[in-house]
Amino acid sequence: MVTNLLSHFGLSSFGDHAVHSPIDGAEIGRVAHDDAKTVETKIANSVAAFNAWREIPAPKRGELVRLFGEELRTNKDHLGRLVTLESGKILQEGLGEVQEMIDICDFAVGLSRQLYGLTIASERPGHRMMEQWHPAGPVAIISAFNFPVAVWAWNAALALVCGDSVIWKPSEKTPLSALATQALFERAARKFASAPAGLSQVVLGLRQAGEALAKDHRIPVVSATGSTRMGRELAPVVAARFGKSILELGGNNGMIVCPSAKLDLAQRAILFAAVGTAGQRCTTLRRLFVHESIYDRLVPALKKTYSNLPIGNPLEKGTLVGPLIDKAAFDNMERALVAARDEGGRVTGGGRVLAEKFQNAWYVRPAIVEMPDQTPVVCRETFAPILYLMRYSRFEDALARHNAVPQGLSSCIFTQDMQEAERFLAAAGSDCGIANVNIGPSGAEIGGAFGGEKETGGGRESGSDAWKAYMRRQTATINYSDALPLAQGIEFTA
Ligand code: UN1
Repeated sequence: MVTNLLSHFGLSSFGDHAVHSPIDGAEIGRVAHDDAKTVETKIANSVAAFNAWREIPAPKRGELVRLFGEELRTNKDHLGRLVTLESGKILQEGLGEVQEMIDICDFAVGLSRQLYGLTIASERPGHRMMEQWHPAGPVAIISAFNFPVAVWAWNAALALVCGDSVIWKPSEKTPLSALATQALFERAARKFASAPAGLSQVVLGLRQAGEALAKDHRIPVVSATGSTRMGRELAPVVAARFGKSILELGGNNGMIVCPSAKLDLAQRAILFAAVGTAGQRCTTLRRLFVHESIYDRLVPALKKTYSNLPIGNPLEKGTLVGPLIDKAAFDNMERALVAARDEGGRVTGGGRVLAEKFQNAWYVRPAIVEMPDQTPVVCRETFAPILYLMRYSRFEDALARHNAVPQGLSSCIFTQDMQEAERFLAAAGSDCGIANVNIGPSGAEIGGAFGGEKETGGGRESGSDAWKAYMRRQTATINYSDALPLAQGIEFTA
């Protein structure tokens, strides 16, 4: 199947670096990493591509993104499968990820006719003031293994209609999905007469490749998705040269389940958000605050569902939980469970499963951990399916604990009580970039701005006006009078 998939995208397998599928640990391809010289060439190509691309009218640029969206539609099944093979998420989610790419392309095509500026009232007679948006330059996109293609697309589709070129450094764990996506982009570009060479490029490698992009002053915008640790190292490098970064880092997403909540809906939302993608989404549900009056109804039901979860090969129909990405992820999960026990937690589930069948892969039983309090382990993001449960009696306390973690990506409340819902969304409510009512924290639509506060990094990608981060703002004032009045009424005549 792998060989067929790779040849479908015209990819050959060569190079020194083996790529393994988390499904069974088998080698599924080989890639060549870039070195300092090839990275330099790619950056220079990106600058040249940008210089040409910025002159193409935005709605025409949108046409290229439309063609790319068509390629994604035609190849959704193949790319979705490759994503599953390389990242281990279940096929439904692999396909869903490609759908996100298609959706953001559609969004970007519409946007290509709506990069609106402003007309501003000037204080001087015979003057006109305006604000306009110009392409920023080459944009570096550093993406993570868990969304190996969609997060790139959120950035790239916008950057391309904004008139920027893009350089993509995917996770070293998922280079094949990136190369396949790049191949589809190149097919679209061939159908579009004015796409310069080097408009979209892929740089493969380990952390040095990302660092080279972060350091380079020719790249005004660096968009990076990954751990808080990675962001903490990358952001100062970009800032030191006054580049802009768009950061989408760790999440530690919570849900408050109130007494009036529709428990069947809450339960379904919890399940998808906590065990979907084997707990490896930045939006995964990690903290659950349950009102004491419903705790003994909700929690046993949840444990029952957890005990029957279909864990297994993510390509097989019916599987809901695939493998963790690698052994390091498994070790992290084990370590967190040990810490949780030490801190007073009661663990249900957890531990490796299917070890006989998949000796070189890391399948786990998702864990529920009943915690006495929000202890240090609960405040950390462990990229694995661990759901920490906490009881609450007063809404204020639940909200305060909800906000008392360093991360601020996504959040939600299940309630039928309007006051609780509105308080959760109000200024003193959830402090996250995403706040939902009667919807889980994950699986956001592309139409909204995606990202979060605090250690999540503050960046916004995807919908709403996130496009502005990929352009430079210019305030322009035009004098069409015969005089030269100064602003602030200043007289300055010699
Ligand atoms: C991520 O895990 O980095 O909201 C992105 C979601 C998806 C994107 C997740 N649309 O869960």
